[in-house]
Parts: sequence; C-alpha cells; structure tokens
Amino acid sequence: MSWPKVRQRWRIPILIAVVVLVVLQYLAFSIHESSNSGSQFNHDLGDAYEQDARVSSKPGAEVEEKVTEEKPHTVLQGVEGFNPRLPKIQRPQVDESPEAQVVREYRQQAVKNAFNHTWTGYRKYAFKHDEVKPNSNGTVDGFGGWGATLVDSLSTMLVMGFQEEFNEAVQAIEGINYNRTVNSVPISVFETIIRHLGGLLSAYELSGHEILLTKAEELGQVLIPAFDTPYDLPHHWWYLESRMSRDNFTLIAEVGTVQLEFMTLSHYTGDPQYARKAQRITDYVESMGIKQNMHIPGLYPTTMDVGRGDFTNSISSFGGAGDSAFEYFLKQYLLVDGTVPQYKRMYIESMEGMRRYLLRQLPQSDLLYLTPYNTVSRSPEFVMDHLTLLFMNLVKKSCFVPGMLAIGSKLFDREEDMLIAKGLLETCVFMYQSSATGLCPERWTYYELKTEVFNGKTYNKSLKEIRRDRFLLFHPDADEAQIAANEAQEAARDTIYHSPPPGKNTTEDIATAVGKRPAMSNNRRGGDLMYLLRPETVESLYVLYRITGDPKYQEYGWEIFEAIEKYCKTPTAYSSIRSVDFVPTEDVGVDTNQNDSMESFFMAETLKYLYLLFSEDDVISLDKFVFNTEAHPLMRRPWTSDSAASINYVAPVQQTVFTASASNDS
Ligand code: DMJ
Repeated sequence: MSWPKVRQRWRIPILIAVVVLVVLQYLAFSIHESSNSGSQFNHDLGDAYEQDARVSSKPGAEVEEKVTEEKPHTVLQGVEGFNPRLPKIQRPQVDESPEAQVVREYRQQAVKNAFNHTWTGYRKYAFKHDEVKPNSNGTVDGFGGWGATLVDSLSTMLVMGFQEEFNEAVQAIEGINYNRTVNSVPISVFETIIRHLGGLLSAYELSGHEILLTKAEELGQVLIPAFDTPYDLPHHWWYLESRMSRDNFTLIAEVGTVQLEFMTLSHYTGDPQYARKAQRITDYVESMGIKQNMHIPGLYPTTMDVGRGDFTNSISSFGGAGDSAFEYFLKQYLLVDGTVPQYKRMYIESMEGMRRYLLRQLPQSDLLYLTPYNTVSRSPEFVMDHLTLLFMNLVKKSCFVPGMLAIGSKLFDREEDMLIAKGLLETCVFMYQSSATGLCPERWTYYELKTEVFNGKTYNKSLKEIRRDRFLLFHPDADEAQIAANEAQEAARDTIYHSPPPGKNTTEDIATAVGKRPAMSNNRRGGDLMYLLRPETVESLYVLYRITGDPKYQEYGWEIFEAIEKYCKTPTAYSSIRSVDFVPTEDVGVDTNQNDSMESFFMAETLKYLYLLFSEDDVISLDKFVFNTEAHPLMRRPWTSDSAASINYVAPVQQTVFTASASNDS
C-alpha cells in the first residue's frame, strides 16, 4: 500500500477528528472557567496563585483543603485561592464535638436575634437617620444625617445573612446625598471615613452591589477637600457645604485612620488619588519622628495642628485619640500583604515604645494596664478630678490592643506580645466581671499611686482560676468550702447555658440564669461608670479565640452578651447605661439606668464580633480579611507595593451574587 494513497483515503476523517478534538478541548476549557467563581480574579492572582498551589501541598494546609472540598466557597471566606505571603494568624481548624456545636450555634443565634431586634427598631422609628433613640423612639442625626446606622449595619447584615434587610438598606442608600448634610452641622472626617466609607466598601466587596461603590466614590470626592492642608493632614471637623473647618485641630487617630479605606477606594475605582493621599500622610507622620514633641520613637502624641503640621501635646495614648493610628500601621501591612516594610517598621517601633513606657502592672498583682504617658516628663499620666488624684486610667477603648498585639505577634513572631495580649485582655474582662452588672465602665481608675513596669507576669488564667479569683475579690475571707460552693454554683450556670432548651426564648433563659453580682468596693475603682455598648473587648475576644482556640474567650464573650441582654435591651433596641454598678431592683425597671442612646458601632462592631466569636473558624477568617477600625471586613489579596496608587492593579473580585452561608431564619 502506497503512502500517498493512504493519505488520500484518511484525509477527511483525520480532518474531522482534529476539528472534533479542538471543539472538545475548547468546551472543556470553558466549563472549567465558568465553574471557577471569580475566574477573572484567579487569572490576575498570577504568582500568588501559583504560590498558593505550592503552599497547599505542605502539612497543615490539609485543613483548609478539607474545608473547601466539603462546602462551596462563599464570599465570607474571602478571595478564593488567596493564600497570604505572611504567616498564618488563625490556629489550624479542629474538629468540634456535637455538644460544643449545639452551644456555639445557640449562642450565635442569640446574637443574631439581638441584631434582628435592633434593626427592626431602627427601621421602624429611625430609618435613614443616624441613630434611633432606644428608649424614647426618637432620632439622632449627629453624623451628617446620612443614616450612620443604616450604612454601618450593612456588613453585619451580610455576615449574618440578613439578605432581604440588606437589599432594602441598599435601596435607601441609593438616595443618600453625600454632597449636603441634613442639618449643615460639621461632620467628623474620621467618623465619616470609618463608618460610611468603610461600611460601603466592605459591603460592596461582600455583595458586589455597584451602587455601594458609586456612593463610596461620591463620598470620597466630597471628603478629599478636607485633606487640602500643607501636609495633607485631614481636619477634624469639616463644614462640607462651605468646605472649611473652624480650626486646625486634629488627632493622631484621625490622621492615621484613613489608609485602609482610601487604599481600598483607589483599588476599586482605579482612581489613585485616595491611596496617594493616604501614603503621603503615613510618610509625613513617620518623618515627624525626629521633629519636636516626638520624644520617644513610635509614641506619637495625641493632638496635632494640621496647618503647622506638628504635634501640640506630648501625651501618647492607646486609648481614644491615639488608638486606631497604631492599629492601622499593622492593618495596612496586612492589607498590602506585607509588601510595604514601612508599615511593619512603624508598627514595631510603636509596640516597643508601648511595651517599655505605657505598659504597667499593679504592685503585687498580675493585672496589666496601659496608661496614657507623658513623653516629655516621662511619667504615666495623672488625671485630677474633683474627688481625688486618679492614677492609671485604663480607658476601655484600649481593649482593642490585645487583639492587635496578638495578630502582630503571629505575623512578626513576637512571642512576648502574645503574652501581653493575653494579660491585657484579662484586665479588660476583669473590668466587666468586677462590676455589679457585668458590664465595663467607660473609664476605670485604680486608686494607687505606685505601679510597676511590666515584669513578664500576666493575669492569663483559666476560666476556673478567674472565677475563683473573682470570688475571693468579693469574699476575701472565704474558706475552701465556700470556694467549692461557688464553683458548684458556676457549674450549675454553665449547665443552663450549655443545654439550651429547644424553642425557649434566649432572653428568658438569660434573665433567670444570671444572678446579681456583688459590687466592687469603692476604693478599688472609680472613673466614668457608663457603658456605651462599646466593642473593643469582644473584638479582642474574637481575635484571641480565633488564634488560640481557648474556649474561655467564648465564655467571657457570652457573659458579656448576657449582661447586655439583661441591662441594655429596650423594647426598641439596646441602650447604653449610666452606671455599670447600678443594678435595678424589681420595682425600678432596667430603663432607669438606660441612657436612651445607641451608637451605630453597636450594630457594626459589638454584635458582629460577638456573632463571629460563635461562628465557624472559616467565616471571616483573619487570614482572609482585615477589619477597618469600625469592624468592616476588607478582603486581603495579593498586592504590589505600588498597586494602590496604580490603575493597572489587580482587578476587582468578580463576585456579584451574595452567597453567605447563614440563612435569615431568625
Ligand atoms: C468605633 O467607632 C471605632 O472602633 C473607633 O475606632 C473607636 N470608637 C468606636 C467604638 O468604641
């Protein structure tokens, strides 16, 4: 048989076979692409995606692989396929016993019910206003009147799975006019950025609703003139309509808490001006390290003049006025996936300063404190009030620090920071547990004139030890039998919580289960006794739980939630309270101690962190998200050092459908 003849005979069949093969291959490729959600994004992952494939074959990666195999990836698990270049933050996932799961889910549902209750009240009485007044059902418009609660609640709704409520909220948000305030009062640039801009961007990422990005950009453009100062430092108060401020005053927390939001806004809009502005501020703040009033490296003082570009006091604090600036050094580093060494440098310098000068402990005690510090006189801050000389004001806002330190400890392998984080968190929890209501005062003061520098000992004890210590605090002469009786009582309470009766109302359970706590004697504590529904301690509890897996953090969180339910709940929502040491009796209702006020961070932060404390570990994992300071999760992703300021940057995630795992069943 001659070759040319064979060729002739098979030419057409071979041609058909080739065409069929090409078509089949094309079809297979298309199916693979379309089944891969966020496929566009996965292309853009480039090297990082390959690295992900390499890393996932290492020991320890099986856990994550198991999770993605068992259930479909949802947006609450972050950018699909992203594996950070930085060390892992969360502990490896472990199996949960069926009993533990029942308790966890029961508690999670209780928190979800609390959100539902609050949203229903806000929607009914104050929809589109900044806040609802939870006792009188009035409204408050202190943040421009653009619906601070509405916007601040968005990401919590998505995390908890309130899809219908979310859709309604988005429709309302479309009508916000960010070019005018409702009452021509000045806005706080800081609050607008963390609540509105952070809220819109996070919800955009989690839902893909374009209107949220449009609104975020509208707001960004309105805010940019507030940064038109010689060194790009933003004004504190800003008259939006007249584009001016009444003075040059600002705080380090306000200057240092725009970066996450502005970098994310540039990323999604492709407009680099926001990220560039944020970076110029960071560069300038770092350059002030050698300027006047900056006496200790990393301990940036709290107040600033945006015209002169200098510090106007010498007090450094991790409480209000300083707090989130330090938090953002670390979080910027996370957002850019460790590609900008400057953020790490600034964070570590500040932590070294804090460790050396601000961290104190009570004599003969393991309780750690952070105190505001005068960097010129080199002394912890004394605060004079009309009663006494107060020492060691532990402002409750500092309770975000344990979470920050714990994350930093994992990222930078700083073991001692983890010890300090655990110790400080015990102090924060102690502030709750030692009040009559189980809630934390706004400001906690210890009447002692002597303190010690941190000596390496911390109050990092087991739940059993903590309970024993608490009992002894109020019953110093108790014998072993009484201590054992207390233990039995605590165990009985645990049984109630750990065996939720099906169908029973959570609030009723809690009301009968929580007994009256004894008040702490007056020479131990003073200060501002209000509880403002603040989130910082539960934020740190969530972080420490996700990192260590120690169930005591869930127990602490649950106790705090119970106390909120018992003393803060109103028929409409939840209210801050006047005194954490006042326990209303039966003849005076709980409302006598309530303030008729609920800031939007209760829904944005407090309830979200409590919910996540009782979620599965892969829901908003710390390895996939970074929270802005208002608890709005932003997705971590591959990053190049100039990417925020470049329009040719990783394309936005192509998720347009909300796929939260939780359903709205409350
Ligand atoms: C929130 O608005 C933010 O967490 C901010 O950083 C500090 N204050 C409140 C909550 O206490």
